[in-house]
Amino acid sequence: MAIQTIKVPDIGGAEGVEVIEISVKVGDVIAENDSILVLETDKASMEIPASVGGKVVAIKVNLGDKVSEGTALIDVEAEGAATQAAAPAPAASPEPTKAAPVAAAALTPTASAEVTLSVPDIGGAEGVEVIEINVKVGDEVAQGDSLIVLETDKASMEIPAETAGKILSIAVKVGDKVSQGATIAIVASAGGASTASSAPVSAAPAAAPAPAKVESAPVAAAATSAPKAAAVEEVVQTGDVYAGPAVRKLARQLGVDLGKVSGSGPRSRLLKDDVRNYVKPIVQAAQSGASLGGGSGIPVLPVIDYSKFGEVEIVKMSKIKKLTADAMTRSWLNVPRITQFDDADITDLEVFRNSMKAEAEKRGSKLTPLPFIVKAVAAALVAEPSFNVSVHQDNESIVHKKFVHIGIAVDTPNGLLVPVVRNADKKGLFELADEINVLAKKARDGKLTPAEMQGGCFTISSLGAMGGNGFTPMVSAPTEVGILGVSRAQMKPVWNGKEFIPRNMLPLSLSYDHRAVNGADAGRFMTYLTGVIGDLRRLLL
Ligand code: CAO
Repeated sequence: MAIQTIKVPDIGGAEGVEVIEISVKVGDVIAENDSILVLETDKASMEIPASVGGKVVAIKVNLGDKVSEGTALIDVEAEGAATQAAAPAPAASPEPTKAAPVAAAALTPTASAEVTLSVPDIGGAEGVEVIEINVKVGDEVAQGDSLIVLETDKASMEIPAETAGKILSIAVKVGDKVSQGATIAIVASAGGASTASSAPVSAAPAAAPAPAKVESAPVAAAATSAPKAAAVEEVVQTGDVYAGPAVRKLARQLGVDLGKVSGSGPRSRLLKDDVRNYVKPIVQAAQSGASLGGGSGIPVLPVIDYSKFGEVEIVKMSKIKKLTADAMTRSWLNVPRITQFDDADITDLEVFRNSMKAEAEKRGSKLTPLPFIVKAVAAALVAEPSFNVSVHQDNESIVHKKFVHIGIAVDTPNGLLVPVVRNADKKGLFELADEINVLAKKARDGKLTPAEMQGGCFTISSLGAMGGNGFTPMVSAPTEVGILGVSRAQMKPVWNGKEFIPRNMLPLSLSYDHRAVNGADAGRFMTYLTGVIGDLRRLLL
């Protein structure tokens, strides 16, 4: 069996054309006309078909190589006696030729500034299906913007606008079969008739030169043979990737593997937006550090166009909301979180609190259940220090804290802020109540300093005023390992061994970082906490 070398065929005189895909590997058995690789100029991609079938024994080019007519591409152990004397034209059928360059949507000037954009020379192909319309009436298109996509059984072609302007009407619809000269759209062009008449390859259909036969047409590298006019962009299907040259170029510039991108165009064709939408969340996550969970390869979320489902308004997140979103994502991805639930009996606490209300008001304090909870949590952190720690950044050590600073989650118009009450274990109830009120007001007024939000050992997130039976708060990583969610207290029947009695029960949810805290530690912490909240005298022990 003879070894035959398949070379770059006539590609319309183009020189130094880049190899962007190699579709075969050594050992593959290929048939004549199978695509062996894809070349790309800045305006068109071309599949190079095998001129002879057989077994691939050597590949002589690499991705990124620049090739010209006659460059050896692969060696094939050919089955037949065919020679490589005449390489056939590449597979894509409606190729432009030197003699009949593919023009952009050809222009026919009409009255005043209206210009008719029609199907240019598409290599003699007749009745080619319109598979996509990329513009709508009223759109402003720039020269070179894709108007429609046509598809034969072998290739798809984007037809770009030869002139910029506003689309006044569209003459085709998806599924129509068109040939050279068919009107695509009418645009109101600032350049108008003069633009049309000066366009180098624009011609009314009747005046277009007769295209060469497709079978004998060399690969036309529309880019190289067509004068300045924008070329028809061929969309090539290779492997699982179905995309045009502009999309492929964008993907290469961004380092995107198109095989990983889902196409949203007709027949899953890849559009530039698909590439952008693929890249955007990855870049955003990298910038925020949000999905850098140790290179865990978290799949990105798809981008959804909600306007498809109804009217929407897009409002930018405040800076605080964005920071919170990043912090929450970091916590979610890095902290193995467990949440334990329990109810604290605050019947007696409420009796005491109500008895103190008048005195509190007299000294200008607002005594809600929260300062009591802060006091109890501070005592729990001292009694059960397993919660008063941080996981060291070496991931091998634990930082034990000898101070008790407690963060209070505050809901503000701009988002969630967590000011810190320092040395909460050493402060009295009124002092705690006043400090919480001052910090909460500063948070709502946007007057907290960074220092007032740093150094917390543990956070309390109280939704008691809003309602709910329980929730699973997020641990504020990396500085803290625990957070207490406080929900709305309500009267419940509690069994005392003899009978059900009405008690005021406060639902608590304790989330913790299971890297630092064990379930048994959490159980002890919660039992201590509910015990103190249930009977404040325990604080004296
Ligand atoms: N059960 C029943 N009633 C409760 C309660 C509870 N757990 N907690 C508070 N209340 C009552 C208070 O007693 C007060 O009623 P009175 O005026 O009759 O005494 C009323 O609810 C309003 O309280 P408040 O909200 O003004 O004060 P607070 O001390 O409970 O909370 C603050 C202060 C700053 C924590 C709160 O205003 C806030 O911003 N909470 C939101 C926290 C948040 O968004 N957490 C979610 C973070 S995401 O994890």
